[in-house]
This record gives sequence, C-alpha cells and structure tokens, in this order.
Amino acid sequence: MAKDDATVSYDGPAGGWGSVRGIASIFGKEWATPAALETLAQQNKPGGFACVSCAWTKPAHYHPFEFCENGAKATLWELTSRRCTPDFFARHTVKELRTWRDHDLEQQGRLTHPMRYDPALDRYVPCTWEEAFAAIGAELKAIDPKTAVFYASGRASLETSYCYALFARLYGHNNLPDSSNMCHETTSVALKSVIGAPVGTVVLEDFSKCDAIFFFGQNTGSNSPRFLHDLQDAVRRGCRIVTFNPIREKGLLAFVNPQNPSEMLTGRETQISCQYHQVKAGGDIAVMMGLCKYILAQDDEARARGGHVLDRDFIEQHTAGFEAFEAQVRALSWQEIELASGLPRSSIEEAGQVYVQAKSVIGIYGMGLTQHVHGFENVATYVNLLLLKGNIGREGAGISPIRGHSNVQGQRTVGISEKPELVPLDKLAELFGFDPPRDKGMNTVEACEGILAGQVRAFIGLGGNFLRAIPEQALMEAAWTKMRLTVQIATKLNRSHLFNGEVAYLLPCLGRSEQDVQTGGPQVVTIEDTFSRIHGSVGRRQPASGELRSEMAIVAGMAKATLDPRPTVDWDAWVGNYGLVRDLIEQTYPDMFTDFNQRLFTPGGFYRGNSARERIWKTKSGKAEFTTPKTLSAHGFKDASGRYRLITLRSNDQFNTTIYGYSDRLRGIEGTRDVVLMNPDEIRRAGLEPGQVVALTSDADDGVEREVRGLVVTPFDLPDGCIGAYYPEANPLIALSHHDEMSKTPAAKAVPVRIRA
Ligand SMILES: Nc1nc2c(c(=O)[nH]1)N[C@H]1C(S)=C(S)[C@@H](COP(=O)(O)OP(=O)(O)OC[C@H]3O[C@@H](n4cnc5c(=O)[nH]c(N)nc54)[C@H](O)[C@@H]3O)O[C@H]1N2
Ligand SMILES: Nc1nc2c(c(=O)[nH]1)N[C@H]1C(S)=C(S)[C@@H](COP(=O)(O)OP(=O)(O)OC[C@H]3O[C@@H](n4cnc5c(=O)[nH]c(N)nc54)[C@H](O)[C@@H]3O)O[C@H]1N2
Ligand SMILES: [Mo]
Repeated sequence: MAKDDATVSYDGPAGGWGSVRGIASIFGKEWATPAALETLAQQNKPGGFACVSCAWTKPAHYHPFEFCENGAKATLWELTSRRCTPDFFARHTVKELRTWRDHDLEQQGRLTHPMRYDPALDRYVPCTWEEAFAAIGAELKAIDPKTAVFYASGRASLETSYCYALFARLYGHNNLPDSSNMCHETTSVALKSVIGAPVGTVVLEDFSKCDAIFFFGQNTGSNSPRFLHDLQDAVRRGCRIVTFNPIREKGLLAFVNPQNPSEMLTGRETQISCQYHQVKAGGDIAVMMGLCKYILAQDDEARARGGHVLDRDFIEQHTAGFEAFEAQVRALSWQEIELASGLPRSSIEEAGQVYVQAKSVIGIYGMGLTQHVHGFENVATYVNLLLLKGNIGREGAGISPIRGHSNVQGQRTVGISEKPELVPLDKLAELFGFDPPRDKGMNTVEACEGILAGQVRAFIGLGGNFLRAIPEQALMEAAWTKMRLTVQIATKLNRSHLFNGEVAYLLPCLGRSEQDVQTGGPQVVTIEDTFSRIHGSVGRRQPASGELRSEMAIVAGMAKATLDPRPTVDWDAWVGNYGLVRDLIEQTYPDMFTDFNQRLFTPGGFYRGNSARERIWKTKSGKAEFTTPKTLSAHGFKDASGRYRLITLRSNDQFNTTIYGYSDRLRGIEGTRDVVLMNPDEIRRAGLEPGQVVALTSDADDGVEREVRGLVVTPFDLPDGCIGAYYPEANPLIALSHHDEMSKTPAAKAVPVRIRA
C-alpha cells in the first residue's frame, strides 16, 4: 500500500503495467495455455465473441486486442481449467459451503453437471436434465403462475432473453425482474419520463466530436476500461473532462495505454480529468443546480452585451417546464448549494466555465447517480443541465449512462420487463395466439417483498447471484428456503445456490466464449451494448463439460415441460436454430430489428435507433421536460451525529459478486476487502484508530438490526460524513425499503449506518 497524507492510495496511472500484471495474475492461477490468448484476441471483434464483462461498445475500428484487464479476467474466469464436479458436492454439505467466502465458492471452477438439492443429505446430488425439467414443469404447473418469479442477470443473449420472457407470459405472469432493477432502472424510468427514451442518446462517434465530457459517479478505470482509450483520444484533441466523485478514482485521473508500446516503455501518462471535484455522496443535485445557477448568471451577462449562453431556440421549440425550473434555480442560495454538495461555490463555477465554453457536451454517469433514494432527481436534473444549451439530440452531445452487464440493456429491449406497458403484448398475442397477462409484474424489490411475505412460491434465476446482490440479506436468506421451488442456471457456484427451496435445481450452462452446437449446427447469439448497437457473438472454445447445455436449451426445456403444446410455439425448432428466434424478434420489433439475421455481423454492430437522439420526444408533453427537483440531496435521510453515508464500492478485482481476488490496485487496497474507508479527520472525530477492527450497523430508523463485523478502519481520501465499504460484503446493511422512490433501485450509494468499536 502506498501512503500519502496518511491515507491509503495508489500513485500509478490506470492501465499501464499494473493492468498487465492484473491479467497475468489470473493467467497464472487460472489458465496457462496459448489457446486462451487466441480466444482473447477474438474478443469484441466482428466474427469473434462479445465480452462477458461490461456493456461498453465493440467498435468497428478495433484495437489489436480489443479487451481490457477486466474483460480478460472475465474471459479467463470463464475459461478456467478448474471444475466444480458432483464429487465436490459429495464432499461438502450446503451448510458448510455457506461459511465460505464468495471468492472461494467461484474459485471451484465451472459447474459441470445438473444437480438436485437433497434436503435429507443437505447436499447437491447429480441428476439428469430430463428429470430436472420434468420436476420443474410439474412444480410450476402446481402453483398459481402469479406466484412465480423469473429473474435475469443481464448476460443472457437476446435470443434466450426473448424466449425467457415469452415463457413467463405464456405461463401467465410478468414477474420478470432483472439485474437492471438494481442498476440503471433509475435511468430507464427517469430518461423515459423526461426525454421519452429509456436509454442513452450518445454513440461512440460522439466522443470524437465533443468539447467537454462531464462525469458523475461512474468509475471508468475499473468498470469500463476500454472507454479509457476514447477518453484519452478526446483529451488529446483538446476535449475537457470534469469529474464529480467522492473518491479520486485513478482511471479518471491518469491513464497509460497498455496497447501502446511507447507509452508502456516511457510510462507517459495522459491526464484524464482537468478538474476533479470530491462531491459528498448524494450531493450531485446540488452540484447540478449550482452549475445551472452559474450558467444562468453567465447568460444574463451575455445578454446584457447582446449575446447569449443558453440555446433559447432549442428551449423554446423542444422543451417544456423551463420557466418553473429557472425560477427554482434563481431562488436557490449558494449557501444551500455548498452545504448539500460539500463543495465551495468556486469549484462549481470553475466547472460551470467548462460547460459554458463548450459547444458540445456529453454527460456520463453511473451508479453514483442511480443508486440513491432520489436517483430519479439526480438523472432528471442532469438532463436539465444538458438541455440548457441544447446538448441532447445532436452530434458530439448527449446523455450517456454507462450500462453494466454485457446484455442488460438488450434484455429489456426484447421483453424482459415487469412493466407490461413497455412490451408489445398485442404483437405477442397475434404471433403466438394467446392472451398475455396485462397486470404489472414484480421488480427486484417487489419480488423480495413477496418472498419475505411468503407469497412467492417459485424463483428461477437465469444467471446472477440474486441473494448476494440484493439488500436485506439476513431476512432474505431466512425467507428464501420457505419457497417451494428454486432453480439457478449458472456457470459457477455462488452464495445464491446455497439457499434452496423445498425442491431445488442447479443447472450448469455454456459460457459465451464456448461453442454452442445444436441440431442446426453451430449457433450465433446476439447482445446489445450501452450505445444500443447489436452485435453477433460466436463462441469457439470447447465447452467446460459435455453435460452443459446452452441457456436457450435450458429455458426451452423448462418451458416445454411446463406449458401445454401450441402450434405457434416450437421450442425444439428454436433451440435447433437461433436464427428462427431472431426472426421472431424482428417480427415483434420490426422498427428496431429490420433484417436482423442479415445484419448480425455489421462491424461495430447495427444501431437500433433512439428517438431522443433525433429530437423526437416521446414524453407526456411531446417535449423534453425540465423538472424541478424536490430536494438538493439525493441521499434521502436526515443527517445526525454518528450517522454516516455508506458508499458501497466495486473494486478493480471483482465483477459484481464475482471476486477475482483481493487487490484493489487502483485504490491501493491490497490483500483484504474487509475494510471501512474513512478520512483521517473523520477517524479522529469518531474516536477510532487506523487499523482498528469495527462493526457497521444499520441506522435505518425501522428497528431492524443489521450488522457487518470485522472491518478494519482504513484511512482514505473521502469527504466528511461519507465512508466506504465493498459490495457485496456490505449488503446485509441495506434495508429493503431503502431505494429510489420512482424506480425502486436499491440506494446502495448512501446507506445510513453507524460505527461500533
Ligand atoms: N471490473 C468490473 N467491471 C464492471 C462491474 C464490476 O463489478 N467490475 N460491474 C458492471 C456493472 S453490472 C455495472 S452496473 C457497472 C458499474 O459501474 P459504475 O457505474 O462505475 O459503478 P460503481 O463502481 O458502483 O460506482 C461508480 C462510482 O460512483 C461513485 N459514487 C458513489 N456515490 C456517489 C455519489 O453520490 N455521487 C457521485 N457523483 N459519485 C458517487 C463511486 O466513488 C464510484 O467511483 O460496471 C460494470 N462493469
Ligand atoms: N450494495 C450494492 N449492491 C449492488 C450493487 C452495488 O453497487 N452495491 N450493484 C448492483 C448491480 S449494478 C447489479 S447489476 C447487481 C448484480 O447482480 P447479479 O447480476 O445477480 O450478480 P452477478 O454477480 O453479476 O452474478 C454472478 C454469477 O453469474 C453467473 N454467471 C456468470 N456468467 C454466466 C453466464 O454466462 N450464464 C449464466 N446463466 N450465469 C452466469 C455465475 O454463476 C456468477 O456466480 O448487483 C447489484 N447490487
Ligand atoms: Mo449493474
């Protein structure tokens, strides 16, 4: 650990030799053959396969190695030579495995056989696919469909996702929560409401045309590292980057391009952000209102001289609600803004200058905005800021949420949604000759509420680690085992597989880098990236086990065993040839998926379009909407002495609940994840010592005791009142009710907690 100012930190840039060492550490441990390198060389390229890590785009003009440290880790993690076989399960009871760490569970390697949970033995025992499907079908037939939940973590392909959602609706429910419900659901709800499109309006080319990029709460260096190349290019042509984040994240400070030999040899780094402002967790609405206040003042001055700063024509023609918003901004005092943001007026004005001077601005954001009680206001206020100068719906400008899972956006596009109004149900009715359920289904939080209340009887997980990713872990784990049926479709063992219903199956599937051969020959799958581009993906590796089935085949197997046959639904044919499913997707969504099968391998993917990018506003008013935030702070609880805002963090060495290792290289935290990060003054004020072991307890005002013990107090550069701990270890501290008011996205970036020595 490097120390400066008595806080733990890392002095090097993002990328560089450190990222190569990061890959090498997994290589050494996990996979040591040249074939793995060959596989990596095909990653994210036309004709290759789409990385299983993040949703960053796969460019038409790609680098020799179009992958990053974390994409390589994710691929190698999937290609591991380790196997988690029936023999492993014979040696360990499920109760014992519950005491293992997340890292150690996944470290057992790829699941190889379908397994049934035997409650008498408290062990998983091998079973046949036919037995599993028959039992799942029988159980689902025996319950009210409305009491079943079909979850999806955002990896499964468009083809599988379409069929999974269709299965749910033919069976009789819309209970289709998605990892998106814990992630960018705030985006889907807020952007839909204010600009009429639920996704970002920016495309990759815009990054070579913008004059400024604002970053709120997105950690590029760890979570979408390939994006650093585009940022580096932008900075070099004079684009200015301004970042607001409670933590000084290395990737947004400096970058050495590991693809560039001379940079690697000389260590020459590019400074990424020209300004970096450490806002308080939840302080972003105040920052944005401050920026708007500065911009209005500049416009007043400019107008006195006959000029202007605002794009009045755009505001007039394309927006609604400007007057009310303007009045609110003018009425705000700088004292209020400084207090809620934790930043001085001068810093906000400095950032405001960049905005005013830039012709075209892109607004980037991530979980730092979406995972708050007032996450909706965060996103809507960001849109206000961009609208002032017409920075939405033209080249080089726009709003750009950076999505998480590699196909999370695509799953929503093709029907995995609990909101029936977002799905063309009439079209489905016509295509398949049935009456789809029209009532709203359960999202993630509602599914948890249903499980706690004993109303949910069956849960199917298409990937993911639901129980570890959600809030309220202790109560949820206890309630989980009361369900009748639980089914998990997965590549590796995780904690969610250790809590089972009365009847439970663990079904192993192919990974995306593996060959998927069906009766119709080798199959291609497709995914949608964060810029709404659709890419084909071909796996070429030998599957980890001969017993594995594709996610498509598993979904179809369960569906066939559950549903009465109907002539319009031919699961066997669809599994034999995924092209037929793509035809169905095209018929269901003709505008977005025209000539789907012909366009699979368009270099850089094909664009499915975005109305807001064309300045067509599919909102209530038919215009882009200015909104007036009802609060300046997004954290959503009262501040009190001894009550902290806990930020739950991802390290550079994890993908969500998959923990690759214990090196958060870019933050200088090595060898452990059991830490609570606080600034030195805050440590002193709390009467603690660096290195002291403490517990965090929930301070949610609901009387429920929640606690995480054994955390080492670690000095770290964070704003006053804010502390940090890792996700998912800190998840037992989050109350289920602590979520964005509008979208119900759990508010994991400001959790009210206390520290117990
Ligand atoms: N290597 C790797 N890549 C990943 C993932 C992973 O776990 N590992 N996860 C994938 C997934 S599913 C997702 S959704 C994305 C997540 O990627 P991000 O959106 O980057 O999510 P986080 O890392 O959780 O948090 C982002 C940043 O928000 C900051 N932050 C916290 N609170 C606030 C706040 O109140 N205001 C502001 N302005 N900033 C705040 C944090 O300091 C952090 O730098 O990454 C994807 N890619
Ligand atoms: N406190 C806190 N909680 C959070 C967050 C946070 O920032 N803070 N972030 C939230 C976010 S943004 C998200 S997206 C969720 C993530 O929630 P999930 O998506 O549910 O969780 P993951 O950790 O991505 O899932 C990992 C598991 O997926 C399985 N898997 C991997 N590849 C495949 C595959 O190809 N097919 C199948 N079927 N299975 C596969 C493996 O078994 C692996 O163990 O967590 C959320 N929870
Ligand atoms: Mo996510």
